[in-house]
Amino acid sequence: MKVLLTADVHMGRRSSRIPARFDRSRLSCADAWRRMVDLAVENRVDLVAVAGDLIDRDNRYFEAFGPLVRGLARLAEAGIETWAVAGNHDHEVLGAFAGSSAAGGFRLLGQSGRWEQAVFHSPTGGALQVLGWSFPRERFPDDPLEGLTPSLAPDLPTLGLLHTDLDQSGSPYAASTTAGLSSLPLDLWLIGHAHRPLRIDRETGPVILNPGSPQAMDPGETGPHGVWLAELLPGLRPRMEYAPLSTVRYDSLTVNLEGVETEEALRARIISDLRTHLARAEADDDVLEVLSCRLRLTGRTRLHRLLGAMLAPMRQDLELPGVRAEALVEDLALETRPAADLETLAGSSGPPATLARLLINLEKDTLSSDDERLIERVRDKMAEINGSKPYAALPALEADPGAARLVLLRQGLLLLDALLAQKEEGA
Ligand SMILES: [Mn+2]
Repeated sequence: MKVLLTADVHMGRRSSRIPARFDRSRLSCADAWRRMVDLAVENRVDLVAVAGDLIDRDNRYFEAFGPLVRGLARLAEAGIETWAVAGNHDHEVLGAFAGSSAAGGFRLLGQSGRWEQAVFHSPTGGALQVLGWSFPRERFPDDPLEGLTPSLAPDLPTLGLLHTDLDQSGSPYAASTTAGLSSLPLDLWLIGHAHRPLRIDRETGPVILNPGSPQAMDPGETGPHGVWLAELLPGLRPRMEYAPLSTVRYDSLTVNLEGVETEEALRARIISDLRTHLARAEADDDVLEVLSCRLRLTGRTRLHRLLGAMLAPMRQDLELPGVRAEALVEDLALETRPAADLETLAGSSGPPATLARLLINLEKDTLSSDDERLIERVRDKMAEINGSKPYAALPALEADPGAARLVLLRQGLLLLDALLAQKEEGA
């Protein structure tokens, strides 16, 4: 029994923050669904299983409808059925769709938030027990596993389908727990909701798989994205295989600028790191077209204070063609340090020394009561900015002590750099 496992397809959406020159249709989640259907047919799976949020939202239904119906028809032609549960995004629309004549080969399990159990029989003779629960409305603040005591046939492999905010107690999105899922005698739980892939495969208990969104949709959805092909046989642990499917991969990449002293060296270091990362990503993913990177620049460099100005005009050049895919820089975070040695500075006297001591404390998180008061004042200022009218249109700052410490550290490093530059000029 071969099953293609997916969740959070979010048809109607597409990968965001990709430059306009890329083909929009290749970035859409509907196109990922089309590729998924191809994959299911090529691999002759018996069933496609979907753990919720197949469609992005009710108002995206018209955009999603055509590709959904075409995909289901292709699957049905190949003798493949699609069984799904609804998530918080498609709780309404999927129920309506399942009851329509367009839904050939499509089955929605566990409607109205009631667990449903059914046996899937493949045309090739295998059987699979499937247990599923669908969102009854957008929010469901309880654990959907509560009170679930399924009576399962012990001689059939069993697959569970659930859209759930796993291990997030207090979440309004049907939070269940790893412990709860593990305690039930299933072979495999296919879950959805978090778009980040997760696989828990211990020696005993069910395998828990969140395949993640098949098409990565925003820079927060880092790493490879795709679907899984599973083979489920009675009495055996599921055999699972990952298949990449996303044309876009978002990544966060740290570039160490230690020892970089010139603009040329800066450009060379970034390009070399990007190129290495792109080559690796292409090697394990043959679907990839765009590698969108958030760069974190770290390390101690004499360029520290100049980086902002140097990088602004450089950004367009940081688009690299690979063999099939292209790497680009979506965002840059400057976390470098000035070349000065804090410990040596801290031992001397004067404003740079005082500042250096503060920075050491901030970095090591060994704060004096003075330092703590200073962080408190920064935090108050940040809260003040959040509450002030001129900044109302901007996203709010995270005004907690941790964020305030980071702001103080970054600004302190810049200030130290400026103080030292003044000293050099004065000397
Ligand atoms: Mn969801």
